[in-house]
Amino acid sequence: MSFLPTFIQTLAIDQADVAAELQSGLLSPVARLSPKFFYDPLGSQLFTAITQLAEYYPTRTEARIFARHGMDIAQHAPAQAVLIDLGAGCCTKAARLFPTLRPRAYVAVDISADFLRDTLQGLARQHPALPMCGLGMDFSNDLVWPASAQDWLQSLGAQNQPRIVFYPGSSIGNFQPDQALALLRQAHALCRQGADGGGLLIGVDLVKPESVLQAAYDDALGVTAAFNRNILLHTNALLGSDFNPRLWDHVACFNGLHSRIEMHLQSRIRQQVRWPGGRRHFEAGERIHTENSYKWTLTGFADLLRLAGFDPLVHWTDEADWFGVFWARA
Ligand code: AVI
Repeated sequence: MSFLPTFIQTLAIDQADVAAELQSGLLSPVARLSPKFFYDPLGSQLFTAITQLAEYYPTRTEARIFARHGMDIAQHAPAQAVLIDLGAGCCTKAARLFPTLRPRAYVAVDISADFLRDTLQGLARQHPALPMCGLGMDFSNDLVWPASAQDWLQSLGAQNQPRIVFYPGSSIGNFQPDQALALLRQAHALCRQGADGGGLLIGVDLVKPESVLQAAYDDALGVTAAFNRNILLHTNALLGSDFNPRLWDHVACFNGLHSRIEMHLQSRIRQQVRWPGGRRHFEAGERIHTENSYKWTLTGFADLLRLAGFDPLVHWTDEADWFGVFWARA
């Protein structure tokens, strides 16, 4: 039997809400822009380029862990599960696991629904026997399982299969610890809605020498700098602001107190940025905070998973303990 992919869109983007969110960040005492605004089409391509840089170790280190320990991971994660891929993007990471995890159905969740649609159409041709569903939603504030997704599982007779939530790439590191905990709790609840045996398969970036982190977030070619500055062009498109990216420097620094890399944009000159209904003055050297990327210890992250309700836990790392992959049973 071969299946055509299904699409569910829960995302209603309200332009006024987006503009209000951007404006409120820019008018904060320390100006900020949410990292979710990195990912317009150019930003997504720049991020793909980052993952190929010599300095950016997380993507290839995680891929090596999955390649080396895939069979062992499959001993813990149940076969015939519903595989729920959070922030699926081009779905490559999950697709590499299909042969070992042997899922009953695949649900790819991403904010960028159009991109997902194209990807799943291609993927479905390669895996015609695997039912696939694309779910266009922003789960960063709230991970709720839509009734329409449940109906789709029911139509397959898969509503009572165990569920594996897959969240690779250390995207969890872009959340503050309290927000990360809230998201993990929701992932736990989502797994518990399926049969026993389900859980979370998650990749997390670990604490390591500062020089390695510094290079990973400030590469020699300036790709990360372009990725960071591009948020200003995306903001111009969404808010109608007049940011000139040439007037902003990329800054990446490690904050040891919070165990996170921070990315900022620093104004080169004294300047005024305007948009319809608002403006902000920036002094030379004043910054806009654009991203946090938390680096966890294995024990710190295990504690967080347990606090979210997951137990028992198993993990795999690379030789240098730079990156961790956890199987956390719900
Ligand atoms: C998507 N996320 C896990 C990346 C990270 O490493 O925090 C985003 C990124 N920012 C700069 N380089 C990559």
